[in-house]
Amino acid sequence: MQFEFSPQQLDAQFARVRTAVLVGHIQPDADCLGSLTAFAPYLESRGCAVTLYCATPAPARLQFLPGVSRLRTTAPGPYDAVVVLDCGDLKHACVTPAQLAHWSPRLVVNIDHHQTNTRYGDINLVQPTAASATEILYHYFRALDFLVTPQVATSLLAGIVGDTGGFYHSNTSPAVLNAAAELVAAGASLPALFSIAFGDKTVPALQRWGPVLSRITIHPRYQVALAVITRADLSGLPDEAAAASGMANFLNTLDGVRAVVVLVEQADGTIRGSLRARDPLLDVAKFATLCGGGGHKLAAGFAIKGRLQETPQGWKVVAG
Ligand SMILES: [Mn+2]
Repeated sequence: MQFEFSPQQLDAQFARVRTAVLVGHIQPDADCLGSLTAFAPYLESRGCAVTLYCATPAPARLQFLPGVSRLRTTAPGPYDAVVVLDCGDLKHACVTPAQLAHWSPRLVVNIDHHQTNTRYGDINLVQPTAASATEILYHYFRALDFLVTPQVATSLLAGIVGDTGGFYHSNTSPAVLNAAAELVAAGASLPALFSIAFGDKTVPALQRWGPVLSRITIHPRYQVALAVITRADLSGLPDEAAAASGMANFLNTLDGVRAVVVLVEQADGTIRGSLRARDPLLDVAKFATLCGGGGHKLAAGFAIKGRLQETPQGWKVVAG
């Protein structure tokens, strides 16, 4: 893996940092949490006090990952360094210019693998070819001979399992599989991590899938499937966000189409769109960027204001 900024140069910068906040994105997933919990012990080994921060808490089903209990939803600051992990831009991290000014860091480091990354850091360790942010950290730690403990190996592998959908998505490169093998050798348990990719279903949530599945439409010209998940489809479930992402992930495995669009109505008056393509000629990140989001060529997402309404012409996004 080639870095724009050498691991040794970045390591030398961190040697002068005494306090740091590690920032992940809202609704943190396994790659986000794996990145934060793997990077914290590395910075601590350099004599730095570390705070782990996301604007929203970790979901219950990812609490088993090592170190996730350290995650906070407030970070008072100030900090010498802000290290943002697995975020294509600061909006995805929910870090406003005012928040950044309040933290008053000497150094902003951006470690990420999103194709649409805006290079917002003073130092940008951005690798769009990496399957996960933790794959970047794996190569970074290797370059520095940083000793990967079984806990750190588990965090790194969790991000790989999460962002490859359990080695199912097209980003599962030979390099990813080699990294995964090394992490298993370093003490991570692969079977214990498969729940990240496949263990997100509950009986009450599955029982709500019927109406959602019956409404799937396929655009006859473009061979793009559209699925919509409304507030009514999710109401009353204990963890609506987990139910929605479980449904969206399942719908994104649809066969016989070039791409899948899943629109999920959120409690906050927005609609989250999740885009997956099977056809390597497509680039769904471009479409997501047009809607104010971002992501990767074959997997991207966005959020827009509004709600879903059924019309005789099909589902429409209307002003909330
Ligand atoms: Mn990621």
